[in-house]
Amino acid sequence: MKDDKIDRRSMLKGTMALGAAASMAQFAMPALAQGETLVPFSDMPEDYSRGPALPGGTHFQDTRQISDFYSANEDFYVVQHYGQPQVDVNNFRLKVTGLVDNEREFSLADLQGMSQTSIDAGFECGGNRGPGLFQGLIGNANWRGVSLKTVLDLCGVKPEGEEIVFFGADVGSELIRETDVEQAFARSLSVEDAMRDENMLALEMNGEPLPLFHGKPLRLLVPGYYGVSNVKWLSQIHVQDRRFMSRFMGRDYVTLKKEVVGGQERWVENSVTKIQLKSAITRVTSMGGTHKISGFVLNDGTPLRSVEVKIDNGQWQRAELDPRATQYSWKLFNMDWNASSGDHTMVSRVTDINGNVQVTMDEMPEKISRWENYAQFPRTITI
Ligand SMILES: Nc1nc2c(c(=O)[nH]1)N[C@H]1C(S)=C(S)[C@@H](COP(=O)(O)O)O[C@H]1N2
Ligand SMILES: [Mo]
Repeated sequence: MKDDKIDRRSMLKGTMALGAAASMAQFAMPALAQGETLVPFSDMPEDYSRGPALPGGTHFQDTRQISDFYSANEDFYVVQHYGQPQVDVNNFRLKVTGLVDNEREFSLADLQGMSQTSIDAGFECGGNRGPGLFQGLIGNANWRGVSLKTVLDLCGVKPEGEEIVFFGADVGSELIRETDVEQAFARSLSVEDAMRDENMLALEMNGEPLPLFHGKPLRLLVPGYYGVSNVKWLSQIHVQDRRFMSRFMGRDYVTLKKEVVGGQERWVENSVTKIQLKSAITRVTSMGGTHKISGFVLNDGTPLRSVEVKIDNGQWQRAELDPRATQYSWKLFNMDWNASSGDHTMVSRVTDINGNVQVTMDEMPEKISRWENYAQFPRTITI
């Protein structure tokens, strides 16, 4: 990850200008080539639409509309658990506190004046799923900002610092043991995880200042992690000598599944962190008698070996990966299909370079909780 300076930036802006025009039209109708039509899935209501993002609300993408590598900022999904805070951008300060050599405050101008980096990163909500949501809590964007490590090194994390806490400006009321407690949205990382080169304090999304719903003016970006890690409206970074606990690190976004622990079967709870290996089919189009199946892959950044599609009881067939994919972006895929008329079932699976294969629903570990739904997601369609 390098400072990409003017060239790539102006290039990106050019693409975004075109992309913005295309995505306006796409809002009503997906970007299709001339003569190409969208084929409805029989498992999904044809008029499926959850509307645009509203202050404090959740916005789901209609994943049939995904045709661009970058999600337009207004299409990118939105989750805001404590509503929409209004941050005064002019008086904004990012505070860095706790076990550091120098506690510091950074204004937006301070951060903008530092060396900028950019990265493509796609992510999904840890609660994203096929049934009902059709994988709509998902998006992919180019992010630009300051390396988190640079800011931490400027402040100097003390050797006794173990955990770094990221607080948002949004506050909610939590009922804990019959008491209402006001808490800010917060997540944490170990010092080691926080120091990864790719972590960013993002100021821009797809060449624009961060939009209101996506954390204006500053958010944490932890590429390869589920969306919940990417703290929006970031206002404070605090270094402490012990594990941080909060709703979003300890009570919520916690997967409960059965695992064998040293030979003993146990129910294990873990906080949602790295994105599990996952693919899904989101779109089928038809043009001049041939069909095209498309979808996405997300994972923690481990390189992939293959994405395959199976139709009905046929063989697994290799799909083609979008060459624009980068380590932490989503990876879109396509496969041409010679469809016969009738009812069909289709499913995708991804395999990474280490030979890990995306599991079927039946192969998923026994799991209680709605988080981390990475099983293969079969779709049905009538041609
Ligand atoms: N401050 C703050 N950050 C937050 C959240 C939030 O409610 N408040 N939601 C988290 C969750 S659960 C997700 S999935 C992502 C969604 O990011 P997006 O709305 O930009 O897509 O933001 C994360 N960061
Ligand atoms: Mo989420």
